[in-house]
Amino acid sequence: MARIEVLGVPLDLGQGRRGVDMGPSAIRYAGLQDRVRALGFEVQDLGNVPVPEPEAKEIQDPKLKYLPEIERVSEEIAARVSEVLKRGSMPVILGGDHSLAIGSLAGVALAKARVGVIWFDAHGDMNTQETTPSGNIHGMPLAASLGIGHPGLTRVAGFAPKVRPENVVLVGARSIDEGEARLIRESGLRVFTMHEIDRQGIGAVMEEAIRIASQGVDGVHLSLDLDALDPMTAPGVGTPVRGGITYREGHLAMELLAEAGVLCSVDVVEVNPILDVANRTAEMAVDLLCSALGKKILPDS
Ligand code: 5AB
Ligand code: MN
Ligand code: MN
Ligand code: MN
Repeated sequence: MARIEVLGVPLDLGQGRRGVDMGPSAIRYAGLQDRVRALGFEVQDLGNVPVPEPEAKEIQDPKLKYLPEIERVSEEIAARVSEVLKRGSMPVILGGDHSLAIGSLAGVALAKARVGVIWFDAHGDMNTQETTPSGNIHGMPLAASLGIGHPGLTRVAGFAPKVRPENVVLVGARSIDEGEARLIRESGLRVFTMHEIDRQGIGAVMEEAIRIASQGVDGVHLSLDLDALDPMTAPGVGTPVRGGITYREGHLAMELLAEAGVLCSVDVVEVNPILDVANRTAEMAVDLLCSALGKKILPDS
């Protein structure tokens, strides 16, 4: 796929800390367009999806904060993302908090018969309104995509589920709530925690992750939460957890994905420039995306 279309989602309603709505801007400022063009892609920026400001809205349900607003934004993202794929381009969705993945995966599932998912994250993102310790919907998008949780989240674009658990892989997990641990086990998705990464190495883990995600599918969606990386490398995130993926592990993972040639769409989420050191986390996001798109240390020609 030679054409990339970029869609910004300045969404911060899915979590409690302001600033993540500036993520799309920070990632663009880090040189996204020029860097991806330099790899030989045609790049079109579609601008941002309109997102309401939290100050202008009220929380109705403390277990599903800003549910109606997030539902509306998700429907809009889904429509935009499926259009991009139907035009034959690869959508790259810039966040914003991870609740946007409910919409982006819905869009991918609208355009493709069967999708695999590689979910890079320190967290499980498998909570529901019953298990959530925070009420923040950015802790629920993977569950929602698997059809678990509130119908407002699971039935975006009018159908559920968006993905089958046998094609879903979580990589980099090290902070999983009690309730979501149960849901992870029940759903049967494959989890490679930091323990497996430490033991087997990121190379072996990714080979297996790619095999699982790509079996019988029309494309693999990468949902890249920057908090999967160690906070030393990616400090600008709202929910940092120590003991994460290193700079090189992150790149090797992306390079192996590029080599596999299965990627159809990418989310880059949870970059919060207010919490960042200079613009390091957005720059890391762009670096990782370039590797996922085929950038090599030593190019072939
Ligand atoms: B992120 C927590 N599990 O549900 C919750 O950054 C954190 O999209 C969720 O991975 C983190 O509130 C969501 C405690
Ligand atoms: Mn905002
Ligand atoms: Mn996440
Ligand atoms: Mn996370």
